[in-house]
Amino acid sequence: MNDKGARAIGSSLDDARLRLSNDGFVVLVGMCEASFVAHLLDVALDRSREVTEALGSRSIGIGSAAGFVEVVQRSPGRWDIPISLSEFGVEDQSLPWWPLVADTLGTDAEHSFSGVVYSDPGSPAQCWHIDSPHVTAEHRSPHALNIMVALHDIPLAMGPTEFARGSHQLTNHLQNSRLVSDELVYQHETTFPEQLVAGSQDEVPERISYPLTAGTCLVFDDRLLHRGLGNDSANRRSVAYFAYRQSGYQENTHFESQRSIYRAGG
Ligand SMILES: O=C(O)CCC(=O)C(=O)O
Repeated sequence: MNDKGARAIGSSLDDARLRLSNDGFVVLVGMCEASFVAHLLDVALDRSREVTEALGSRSIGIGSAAGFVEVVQRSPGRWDIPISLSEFGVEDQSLPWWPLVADTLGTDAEHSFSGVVYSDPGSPAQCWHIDSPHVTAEHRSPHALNIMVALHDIPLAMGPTEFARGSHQLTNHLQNSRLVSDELVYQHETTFPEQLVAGSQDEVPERISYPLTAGTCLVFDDRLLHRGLGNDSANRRSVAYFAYRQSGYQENTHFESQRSIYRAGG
């Protein structure tokens, strides 16, 4: 599968760029066509089944360091299963969001991670977090972007991703000594939108989430405060993700474990 099932950003690139810069995220409604979404979902379900079977009854803790190369439990009942671009059968430069990625991170932007995150029915909301910390004290354009693709309709009750609008401008621990990098990146109960503006005149960033139709993409700055909401529905909620970084940006807090589910003692 290549870009055949995708719609291009085209003339809305300027608008997407502006929203990304001001709000730290942009919602691209109906960005992927049904056949493309169905393909991503098929691959994601197959891979999830394989990984779950191989994991068997072994217990797995919460967080990147407590997981395996093939699966991380991001919060109770929320599973992150990496799937490479070739396993998905896609090429990054032909994906519909590539123009926005290249515009924001440079045409030499690198694919860093991709996969599926699914949350089980009844799983709770995550703690607020960012995906990687600011790298300079002065505000710069993003060093990394995430794209999340709704693999089916996701009503609010199913727990889409929630954002703190504009918080990418407030999560800079190199500028605000009240903030601790690890507490922002690793889900920590003291991290929430109000904390970012404590002791200042700044407004609390607005919490915002949207019901998503299948194929809608959420594109967000790695430094934006966000969290997956609780899944109060009776069904699994699945989103595919594709992450990109500026050429040369190396840090990896996403997959820290070297243990494999396919190795004895893993
Ligand atoms: O499940 C989601 O909507 C977001 C997941 C997420 O942000 C994470 O696990 O780091």
